[in-house]
Amino acid sequence: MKIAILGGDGFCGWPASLHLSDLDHEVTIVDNLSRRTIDEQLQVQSLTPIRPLSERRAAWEEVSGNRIGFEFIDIAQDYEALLDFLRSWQPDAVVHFAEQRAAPYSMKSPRTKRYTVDNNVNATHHLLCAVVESGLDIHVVHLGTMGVYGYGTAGMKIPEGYLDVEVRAEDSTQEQPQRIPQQILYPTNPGSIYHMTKVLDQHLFAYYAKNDALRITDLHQGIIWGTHTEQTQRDERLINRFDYDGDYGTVLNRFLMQAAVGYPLTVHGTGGQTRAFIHIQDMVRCVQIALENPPATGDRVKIFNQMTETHRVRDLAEMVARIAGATVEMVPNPRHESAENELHVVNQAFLDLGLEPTTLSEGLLREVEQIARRYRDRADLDRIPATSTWTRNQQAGVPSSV
Ligand code: NAD
Ligand code: USQ
Repeated sequence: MKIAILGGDGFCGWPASLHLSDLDHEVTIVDNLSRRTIDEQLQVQSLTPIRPLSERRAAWEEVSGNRIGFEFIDIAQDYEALLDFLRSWQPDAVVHFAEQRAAPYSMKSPRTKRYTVDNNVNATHHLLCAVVESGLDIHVVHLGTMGVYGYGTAGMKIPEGYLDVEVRAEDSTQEQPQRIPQQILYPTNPGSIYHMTKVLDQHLFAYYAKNDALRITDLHQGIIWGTHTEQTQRDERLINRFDYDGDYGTVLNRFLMQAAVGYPLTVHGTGGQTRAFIHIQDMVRCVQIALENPPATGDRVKIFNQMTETHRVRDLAEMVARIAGATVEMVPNPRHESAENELHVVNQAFLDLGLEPTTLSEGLLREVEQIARRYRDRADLDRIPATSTWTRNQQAGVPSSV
């Protein structure tokens, strides 16, 4: 297949590009390198020494013999460039990773709220509009989030996108009110401006699938952990990014890094939040499976829950502390979120299509040794606290012992 990877320089997009190129698909990355610019603005850097994209691509060609193309396009700002690219390169599929993906960054200031909405909603809408205008039959695969559902499930398992409901038609002409079965998009409950943009994306997808018969797959992904995939380990110049700072670092990778540098693990609040997780190696495999199993023309949006395990944050902290010998500290929660939640998720679609999950118990120690300890000298400990707050004037999450 010819596959365009929008956001292919990012944490998920880069290993996905390598994985698909390794399978001999023809891959072109489309990116505006905004993630690297945000690092400069925040004055932080990836724990791992990521190379410029040109060097990454040259290293991959040297190592694999396969070439990955690159187009510098801001897909939220430059619609014409995106359309020209689709028309001239004519991809069979587009994988859309190109959004501002950090919840804390999205809540940092009025500017970052507006940037996140403008960037993400326009990026997605421009892509859908350009696919229609191109006249090409392109399968769109989007990286969405488990966070569209919210995390309170009242004991039920979260289905893959659609909820079975029964509507009571009180005013029907029948004597007994009729019960009409329906499937609706699972009601959304986003917890940040970032997550809210993914809710808006969902409605754009539903509309374009219905109105223009676009073939769309939306992957409701949990929190990624890990750094390496089979391909990124082949040469240090191919290394993936590893965010640990208070805005972009996600919880488990932060804990792994904090353990490696001897910083108390920053559990927000009671640590009672339960979240869904997936290893980065499984993420690239899921993207491959989604590309190989597109919806048919005229189908509704195909939604997969892309996660393999759920864990409570304080349990994760205890697990990492036990493996790596770290201390755990409860810090004031900078976010507005439930103190405790249960989370049960259906993820049968990927398992049925052959996904064999990497479990935390197998991979955690390897990750601490190969990444967190190896690059700990590059860490700036001042950038660990999560200082973006959901409500004004709240104390940010700095451990009292630091
Ligand atoms: P990332 O920030 O590392 O990568 C995003 C890439 O998109 C960057 O290279 C950035 O430069 C590019 N980009 C952003 N806006 C763009 C624009 N307007 N035009 C062109 N390029 C643009 O993020 P990531 O962790 O790789 O996440 C990728 C996707 O997966 C996101 O949509 C995110 O919501 C989703 N996701 C990520 C996680 C996770 O744990 N990292 C979990 C669930 C879902
Ligand atoms: N948390 C801590 N301590 C920390 C960091 C986080 O206790 O040092 C807690 C947070 O309060 C939250 C949970 O851990 O309850 C998860 O936080 P996170 O930053 O790991 O994840 P989140 O903000 O939800 O965002 C990440 C990605 C996002 C993706 C989402 C998937 O950045 O792109 O959409 O995971 S999901 O969580 O399933 O919605």
